[in-house]
Amino acid sequence: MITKFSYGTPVETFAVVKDFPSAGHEQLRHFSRKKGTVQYFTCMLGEEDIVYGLGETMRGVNKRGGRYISFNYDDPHHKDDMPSMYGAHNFLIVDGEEPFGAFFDTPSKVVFDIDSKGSGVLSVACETQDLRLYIIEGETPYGIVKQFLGIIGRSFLPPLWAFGYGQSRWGYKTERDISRVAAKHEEAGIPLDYICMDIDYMDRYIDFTVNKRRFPNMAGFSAKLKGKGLHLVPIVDAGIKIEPGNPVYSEGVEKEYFCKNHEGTFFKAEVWPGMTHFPDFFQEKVRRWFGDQYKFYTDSGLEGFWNDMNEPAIFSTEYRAKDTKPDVGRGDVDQPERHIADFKDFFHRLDDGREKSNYEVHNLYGALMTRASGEGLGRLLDRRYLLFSRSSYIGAHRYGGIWTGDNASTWEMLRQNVYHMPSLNMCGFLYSGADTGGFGGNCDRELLLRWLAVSVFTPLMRNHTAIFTRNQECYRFRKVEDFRTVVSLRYRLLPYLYSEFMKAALRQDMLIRPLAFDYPGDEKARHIHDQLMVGESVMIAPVLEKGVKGRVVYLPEPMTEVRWSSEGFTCIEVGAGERTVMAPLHQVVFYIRKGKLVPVGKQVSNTSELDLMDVELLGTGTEYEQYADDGYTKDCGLNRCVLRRKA
Ligand code: MIG
Repeated sequence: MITKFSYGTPVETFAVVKDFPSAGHEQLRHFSRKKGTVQYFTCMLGEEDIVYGLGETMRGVNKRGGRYISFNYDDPHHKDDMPSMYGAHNFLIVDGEEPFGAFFDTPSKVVFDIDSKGSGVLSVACETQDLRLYIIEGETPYGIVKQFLGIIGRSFLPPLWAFGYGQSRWGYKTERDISRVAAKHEEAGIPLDYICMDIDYMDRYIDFTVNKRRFPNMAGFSAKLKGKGLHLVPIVDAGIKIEPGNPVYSEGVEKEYFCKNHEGTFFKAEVWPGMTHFPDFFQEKVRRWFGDQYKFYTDSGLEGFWNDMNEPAIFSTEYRAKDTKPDVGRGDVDQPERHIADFKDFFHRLDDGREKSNYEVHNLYGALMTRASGEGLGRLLDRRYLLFSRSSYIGAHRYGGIWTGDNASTWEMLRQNVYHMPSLNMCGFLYSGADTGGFGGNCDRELLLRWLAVSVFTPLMRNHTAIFTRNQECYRFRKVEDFRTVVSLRYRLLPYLYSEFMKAALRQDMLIRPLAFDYPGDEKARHIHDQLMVGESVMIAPVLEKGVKGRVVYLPEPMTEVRWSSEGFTCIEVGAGERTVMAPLHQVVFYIRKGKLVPVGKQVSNTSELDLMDVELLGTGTEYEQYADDGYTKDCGLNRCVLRRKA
């Protein structure tokens, strides 16, 4: 049961696609509400209650005991207690005696205090009088999530190649750099589907340009790589460089498509290209115009993109020098005024005629950029596109995926990657993943192998790292055959992973879940958050600690233990309960549920060679419902593309 409450005059967020009548305020019984400068909602948690949700937030799968601030922000120093990340996913589920979900639908700042003081109080402070609140009642947390996914619309469907392995590094500059990455993977026998181009492919970091010296013929280069089954994925930043002669700039100024400041002139913010203007994505016509700009890339045969800096990230403004760079989002301190001033200083014209400062509607900016590019690519291409964004809000999941930004090469960030996945799935972001190997800092061999073994199971599997960090392409490390083994598992599992992703997306369900969602009533499963369910058949229990050769795994029921190594798959049947499992670095262990099957394909060097139908079946089940298609058709549906396989 879903009940909607409306307060004030809410800003259209496009998160919920279903229409609901608003209930009377007196009907709100899960929270008590106080109205002041903020709308303040509180409730008491039971001693044993778990709180799920909140998408891209730090800490664990159980959000209890922390404070989280929805205020999209670029802080490249990830810590496990930082309150704000790049996305705002204001949906939580209280798993108590009477479980319920709550979605606080507002693009303004929201502070969630989930019993951080240990007094049992859950409080939500919304910094606006205008919001919608959806309360969802159901029997179980999983049932509540499914109801929620049902009202926010179907997740973005990427093409098959987007499920391949991707290599990226901030610092690849030229066609030669990229060709070398491709050649080295080929030489090492490591499958690869795409290579990302970070900001250095552009002419002085200007969107919708290519540095002609570095890439003399982008269309030719892209075609050459496609011939080998490889895709190029360029980055696109939010700000448009102020430069007469830049046609996107000139047109944007002439048509007044950029955000203005309090003086009524275009707001200027320094980002990578120097001083830029920000497109006002809140206007339909601006979104259309911005989306159309991707033609510059699609004309060169490019079909995949990552959108960055769209919180938006700002280095300095006309009024704030760079050296006063704000330090926000740390500990219990909220964003200092100096930085907030940037967001209060530029304005959006909403399609309902209102004008709002960015500060008031902040959390929608990146999501609307994703929508603009997703809709643009939808018009430009006759096949599915790849798109993932850094900043997001629920609703953006219908147009693209997300990656979790500038993590670091640490074991804690690997664990955060594992915790993020189910929480993101609860908020609709099925196509997501972290920078495999870590963005900041130096990755070592052990961490990369363990991280790859996790990323094998996340829809976005991309190795990415920052400039000036140690090289972390697989081929840089000793005994490259171990990396080949781990990455190859991804490709062997693609018939399953692709099938499960598409089924989950088309049915508006989760792909990656906490154990508790599949084993309700199992008290132990409820408290295990470093093991995950992936699709209907698989459970993973990855090694997330340095220097260990195995771990303790909890099995809620008897399962097939699958050990993958360079020799292939070995399966043994194991009983329910706790089990210590050895998993050396060059092997990956995962589990198949009792009575379930996993189709595995042939070894390939990228998805262009993959036959989703040519599979063998692992596991003890008798039947598997497999989704398969050509990997790019827009016209896909369960009724057309699902077939039943018998063991
Ligand atoms: O200020 O484009 O999160 O993935 O490599 C840093 C350079 C800008 C941040 C992204 C990261 C990317 C980097 N960008």
